[in-house]
Amino acid sequence: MFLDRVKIWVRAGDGGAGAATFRQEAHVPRGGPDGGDGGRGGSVHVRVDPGQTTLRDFQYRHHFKATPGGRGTRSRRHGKAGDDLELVVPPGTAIFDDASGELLADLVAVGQSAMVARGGRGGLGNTHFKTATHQAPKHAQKGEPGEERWLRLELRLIADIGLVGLPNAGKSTLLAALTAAQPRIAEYPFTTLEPNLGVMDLGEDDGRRPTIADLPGLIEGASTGAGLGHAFLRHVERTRVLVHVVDGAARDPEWSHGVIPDELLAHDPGLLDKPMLVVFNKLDLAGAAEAWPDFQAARRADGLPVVAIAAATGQGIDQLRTALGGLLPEADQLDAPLDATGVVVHRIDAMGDGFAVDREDGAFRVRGRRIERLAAQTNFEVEESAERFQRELDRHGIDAELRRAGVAAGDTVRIGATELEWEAQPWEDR
Ligand SMILES: Nc1nc2c(ncn2[C@@H]2O[C@H](COP(=O)(O)OP(=O)(O)OP(=O)(O)O)[C@@H](O)[C@H]2O)c(=O)[nH]1
Ligand SMILES: [Mg+2]
Repeated sequence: MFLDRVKIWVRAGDGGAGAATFRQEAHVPRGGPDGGDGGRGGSVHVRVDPGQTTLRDFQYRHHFKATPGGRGTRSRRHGKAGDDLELVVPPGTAIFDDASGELLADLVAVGQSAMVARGGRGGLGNTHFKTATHQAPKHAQKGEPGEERWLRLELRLIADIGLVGLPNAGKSTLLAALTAAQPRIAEYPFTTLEPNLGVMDLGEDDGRRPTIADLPGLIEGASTGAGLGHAFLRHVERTRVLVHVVDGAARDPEWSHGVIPDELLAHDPGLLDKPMLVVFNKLDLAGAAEAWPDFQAARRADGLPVVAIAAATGQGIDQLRTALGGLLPEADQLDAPLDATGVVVHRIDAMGDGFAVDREDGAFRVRGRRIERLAAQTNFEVEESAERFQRELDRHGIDAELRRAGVAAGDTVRIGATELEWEAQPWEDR
């Protein structure tokens, strides 16, 4: 199956926890803090691999996780970093955040890659928290959680030439005549159910190796969902040149010719700005040979280039090759990606250091990237760590904001995945 849209879940590795250990030496009963830092969690990356043509790798597997960072240990030994995870996709894959619909990256060229989930930072060991007045901190940070999200991957094939036309016009036969590809060909419509790709040889003296995509046949109404072609119309968006294949032996080739431009226009008017070559096929059949003079005259009147061929016998294929060579850009441009928007990676960091307090079914919810991260990195079972966190709430004015919102002793306060019970502050008792 040709898979060009998938939803996957990615999760980066959590950072490892920092250690809260103390030096142990024979003659020193309790030495200074020596807890190492936790290792960074592995991140998830998506990279373009030219060997891929579909998103088939994601058909059955939808969950991908990078490994967590190791814990820090005594003697200032740092935890090992988690391994990154790399997913490979074909050129032309756009990556969206599924929840927000935001485009995270558009990977068009070989070698491009994007980070889609960042590994959590490792927690700091207690050595970092030693101060002149606090020589034996028991506080160490937990690792930062790795990012996780649902992604939608969408493939738009990148080919230099796109073959479009009604079902049974001979598109697949033409692909086979122009390239080494061996697509399925049959005397009934809708033979091609998924795009076929081939690489064209323009002759020894020509260094260009344009790619051709043979697409499933389009029918009237394709742009609004009729037939199969609809799902594939977007694959035409990233071709440089369109070849419109018309069955010359059809009952009314002139009518057939009119259908496709209407569908392309309805899908995306920009498609008609691409250079288009009309190919009148099946010239070996008597009906086609008869219809050709009128068809040719009509295209001349439209100002559209047209070539007559018989894809099945090879007649006219050389002229077609030459005509295509003339429509394609020079080699250096052909190698450059079409609309090389490159990687657009938008980091989602809506609030940064800011925060907001909301009511949430009887409890209080504090939102803010920085404070949520801090909460995730705090081990509330260690009193010293919990106190530190309380001081951070105070320092950033979150404490005051919660009180303005009406928080009282015993209330639940949620910060990220952390749930805290609000305790009366010493000064409240006064
Ligand atoms: N006589 C003759 N028959 C041809 C020629 N080109 C294609 N055909 C026949 O036309 C039929 C359809 O050819 P395909 O290449 O499968 O057509 P298609 O446009 O790919 O069709 P779909 O995939 O269904 O959209 C097959 O029976 C081919 O053998 C030609 O030049 N001459
Ligand atoms: Mg076909």
